[in-house]
Amino acid sequence: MLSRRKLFPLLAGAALSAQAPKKRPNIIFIMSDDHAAHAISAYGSKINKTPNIDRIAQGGTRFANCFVTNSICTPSRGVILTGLYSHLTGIKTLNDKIDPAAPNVAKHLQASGYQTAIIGKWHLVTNPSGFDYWKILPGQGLYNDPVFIEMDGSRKKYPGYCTDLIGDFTLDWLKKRDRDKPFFLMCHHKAPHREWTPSAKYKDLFKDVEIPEPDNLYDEHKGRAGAAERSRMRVGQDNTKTDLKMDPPPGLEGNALRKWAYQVYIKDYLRCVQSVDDNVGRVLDYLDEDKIADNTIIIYNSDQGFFLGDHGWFDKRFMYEECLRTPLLVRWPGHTKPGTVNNDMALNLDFAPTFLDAAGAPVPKDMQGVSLKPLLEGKTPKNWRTEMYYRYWMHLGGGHSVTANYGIRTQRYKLIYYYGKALGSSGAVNQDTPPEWEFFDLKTDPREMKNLYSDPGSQKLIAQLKLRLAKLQAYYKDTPA
Ligand SMILES: [Ca+2]
Repeated sequence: MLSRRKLFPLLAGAALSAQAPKKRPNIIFIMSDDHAAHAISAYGSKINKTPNIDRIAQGGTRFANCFVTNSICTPSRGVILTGLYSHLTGIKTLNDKIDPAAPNVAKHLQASGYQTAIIGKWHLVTNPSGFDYWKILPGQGLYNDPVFIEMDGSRKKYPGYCTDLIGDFTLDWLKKRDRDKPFFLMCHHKAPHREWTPSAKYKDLFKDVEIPEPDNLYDEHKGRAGAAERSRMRVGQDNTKTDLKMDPPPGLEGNALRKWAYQVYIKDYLRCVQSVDDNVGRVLDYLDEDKIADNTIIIYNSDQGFFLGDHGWFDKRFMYEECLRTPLLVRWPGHTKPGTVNNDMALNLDFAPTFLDAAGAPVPKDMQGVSLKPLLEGKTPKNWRTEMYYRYWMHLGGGHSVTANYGIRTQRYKLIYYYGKALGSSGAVNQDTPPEWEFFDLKTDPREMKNLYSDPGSQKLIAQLKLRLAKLQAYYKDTPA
């Protein structure tokens, strides 16, 4: 006779098989590199149109407040794959590698019966693990005639433009996939990363157009922490000839140089975005042609945001809105209501748990993110987060001289602590500075131009936020500087 323990799973199995088996969704995660939300028309861009990325917003949910936990390429990729903060992945800077033996979301999905693939920019030093198929760029990769690393370790150069090639390889894989299994596909574009080389198709786009300037292009960072002024990411002054592909007109300096360089920079950046948008469209078209759109979750995201001349800058790394925020658009027919906007606070930390939850796979308890599935279905849990923790570590590896910082962002306020170390791009110049704080009221000052840290009326609130910051830091198992 069967024991009760043995009988129970049999009964459970019988009950399940009586229902029609629910088809698990395919998941396509398209990620670009450095694509700010304010260069996507679905996010209200004043400078370009992205008709294909917008299709995802029209058919699904646009997250208005998705943030990264560390605004830089390699660490962000580590967070997305593991659902852990950078201090736990160990991937704190561009020089850190992902441990191939450590768990990641692709491995978990693979174990639950998914076929998994990653195509494009990987940027985590060691080769991918947990993927049935991969084809990646070495490091940053090249815009034209790029080399890709194949699964057997060989390197092959492909003629053409990187964004279009990643689109080609993505479609090739989709066509050849095993149709008996659901799939998880990561399609990672290199664009629109610096040095912003457009394709031949778009080299003359915006040629005779003046792109509107952000209202704080000539920001002098008055009243802000010294970190802003110390950083080296000023449009014009800190752009290289490789960035601008030409020398500035002779005699141009100061704001006139910035004005000129902004047009050169932003046009190339937006031209690169246009190719990404085209290739998002190709994937969407394929889903329709193959009749799998109804059972496929398609996501558009960037590894973080970017300064598009905001505060006078290019690049990212700071906790300011333009690069803390990342675009997140998700279309999941039958789950997301077309054209919805979600204002809840989502993090890239949540992506791995979301993929697993959507696939019906267990979410490991040690993952620090939370599944966004209820938000996608318009049912935000009552206890959903109202504040987030951020930390930037790249001072350890140099680059743009951005001071180490961490902070808390609530729905209305932001408190940032700069803890006093910044290395120059060469990694050699150590600028030890006293720690500094910044405090912003995002409701009255959404552009973060007024640091209220010394404002007498804000002291009580700042003291409360410091306590909350310490609590968040402890909750996520990080330690103060
Ligand atoms: Ca990036």
